[in-house]
Parts: sequence; structure tokens; C-alpha cells
Amino acid sequence: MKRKIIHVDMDAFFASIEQQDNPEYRGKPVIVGGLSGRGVVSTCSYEARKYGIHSAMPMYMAKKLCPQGIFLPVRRKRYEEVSEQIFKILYDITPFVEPVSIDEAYLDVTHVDKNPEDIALEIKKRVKDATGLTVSVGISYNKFLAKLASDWNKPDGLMVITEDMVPEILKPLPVTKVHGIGEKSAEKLRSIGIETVEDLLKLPQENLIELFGKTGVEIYNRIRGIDERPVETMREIKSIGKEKTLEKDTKNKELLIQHLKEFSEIVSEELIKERLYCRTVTVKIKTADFAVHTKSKTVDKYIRFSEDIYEVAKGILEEWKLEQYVRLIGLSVSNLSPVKYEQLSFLDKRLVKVIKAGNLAEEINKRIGKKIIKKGSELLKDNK
Ligand code: TTP
Ligand code: MG
Repeated sequence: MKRKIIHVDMDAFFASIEQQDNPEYRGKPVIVGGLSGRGVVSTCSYEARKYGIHSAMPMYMAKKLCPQGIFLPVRRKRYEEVSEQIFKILYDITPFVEPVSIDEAYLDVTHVDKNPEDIALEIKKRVKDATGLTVSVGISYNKFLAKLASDWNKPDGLMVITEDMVPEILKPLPVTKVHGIGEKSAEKLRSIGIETVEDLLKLPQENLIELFGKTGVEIYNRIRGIDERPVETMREIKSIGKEKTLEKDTKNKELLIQHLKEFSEIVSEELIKERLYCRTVTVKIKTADFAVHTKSKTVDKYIRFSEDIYEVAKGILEEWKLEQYVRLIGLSVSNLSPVKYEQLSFLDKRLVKVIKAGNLAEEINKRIGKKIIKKGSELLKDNK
């Protein structure tokens, strides 16, 4: 049975949030990014894109292209908050969500008892109602094609790529549209006269392997509509941490706390990148005699921001009676979850195992609300 995969990607995400929060910016070129001398554009509104501005462009260049633009700094915390609202909607549709970035995810809706177009429309409506923002949605039978579809008619797009459309629909595309082919690879291909997928389809697999190694096989398959990558709902990551051997052994707590502050920021960034939250914070110390000591604290709610992690880590160190000089200090977080809502924290391996075993009703019953139980039993029906 062919899978049903949905890819969602918010439109001009950071810039759209700014326009939503500040109605006077709507319909105008809004550019969000680093505003200092060497800053770069994070993203810009579609109005600003008409001037040729795009992500990763140096800010001074954007200012030159559109001096009348509205230039704003990045408010990451706010964007995270909105992202959270969106992911809540996605997880409400299916537990099989793979977060790709702050504004992008794959959903495997093969087992959801609705047609994918209706699910897509529901996502668009619910996201709009909750946040005021538009999202582009692509539907297909694998990840590569679903992502291509969501990008098809941005912003506010909805596109379905069915099996009978492949490979015709892909042929006119530039090779850079193929997942796995970046600018550098495209250049390589251009040098041998290959610009579009149609050109690429003429190359035998061996040639692609010569050019790209293992990825060559993937590219060969993708342009023929084959991509078996599963939507990965679970993360294997057990903990995230950072540690450092000090230049000089010390007993100075202020100095050690300073390191914890820096580590909190690094760890927090990683959590956000992986779309994870944590509940346990561990401080590690290696003393001058090379003995390793750790102390942990588990908090009541899931956290991910550096201030919160730092607060816990600092508390641990403040209470620590340092008897020896410290030569290494570390900070790690564990007890990770992809969502901070308790009712959704069933997104782990166990669920998948149970589904495979086929007897999930009772297991899910224990952990989740009624709505999902229904979805769970539907799944069970499908699996039989
Ligand atoms: P994207 O989804 O790539 O871009 P976008 O949502 O702004 O626009 P589009 O309609 O084309 O999807 O990235 C999501 C957010 O991630 C984006 O709003 C800002 C941030 N980002 C950066 O900070 N730097 C970058 O180089 C890119 C590409 C994105
Ligand atoms: Mg986007």
C-alpha cells in the first residue's frame, strides 16, 4: 500500500509572525535578521522577495536593494512559541510527525481515516485560526515528493503529486530541486551539460555513483519517484551536553557558574534545533585527582530555554561543597521529550512497538486522552 505523506512548511515564517504581531507591517517588505554590520537575512516577507532579497543574504545588501524595507531583529522566543502552537495542531492529527525545523514537518497520515486533501485543508484552517499565519502543504506518497509539493505554489499553497504525475512533473525542474543536490553538485552537473531533471534522468546509475558516491543511488531513485525514507517520529537522542577541561584548576564557583551559563546556551540551542525539551539537568565535575562526580536535578515541567536550564544548573553548583580543585566542568540535560505536553509524551519507541504488536488499545488508554484512543483503535483496525 502506498503511503500518504504530508509536508508542511510555514510561509516566510519569522517575517509573517512580525506582520501578524504588528499589523502596520502587513503588505510591506519586512526583513528579519542580524542588524549589526555583518548580520545576514534570516528571512523576509514575500513583498521583500520581489526586490531579490533572500535568506542568508548579507543585511547591508538587503538594505541596498530595498532601503524603504522594515528591518527587524530576530525574536526567536516568540517564533518558538508560535511554532509550538503549530506543532500542537500537527500532533493532534497524528502522532507520526517528524519535525524538520522550527516551521517544517512531515506527517505520515497513511493510517488516518480521512483523505489527505481534507487533512491538509484542516491543517491550513486550524493554523490560520490559531496563529493568523498561512502554511503551504504538499501531499504525496513519499517525503521527497511531498516536500516538492509544498514548495510548488508557495505561499498558502496546496499541491498533490500522485504516482501518475511522475516523472513528467519532475522533468522541467532544475536539478537543485532534488533533495541531495546542493549548489556545488549542481555546478558539477552543469559542467557536463546537465541542468534539469530531464537531463539527469538520462544518466545511468553508475554515472551518478561516480559523481556523488552513495547519494548517487538516492538521487537516481528520487527522480524516478522512489524514496523509502520513513517519517521518523522518534529521536534516539538520550541526552545533550557540553563540557570543558579548564585551563587552570579552580575552586572559584563564580567562574564555574560562568561556564554553566555558556553551556546552558549551547545545550538550549541544540534542544531547540532537535525540537526537544528536557526535565533533568546534570552537572559534572572532574576534580584534580581525576575523580568524576555528577549531581542531577529533575524539574516538574519540561524546559528548553537557556535561562531555565542555567537556573537549575546554577542551583546544583551553589549547593555543591567543593572540597577539591576542579579541572573539568560539564552540563548535560536528559529525560528528553519531543513535546512539553504530558498528554503527548507517548511519542516514544514503546508506542511503535505496541502498534507493531497490535495490542495498543490498553497501552494507549493508560497514557493518552480519548481522542487518540479512537485514532489508536482505527490504527489497529488498519493493521489487522
Ligand atoms: P524557511 O522555511 O526556509 O523559510 P521561510 O519560512 O521564511 O519562507 P518560505 O515561505 O520560503 O518557507 O525557514 C523557516 C525560518 O527559518 C525562516 O522564517 C527563518 C529561519 N531561517 C534562518 O534563520 N536562516 C536561513 O538561512 C533560513 C533558510 C531560514
Ligand atoms: Mg517556511
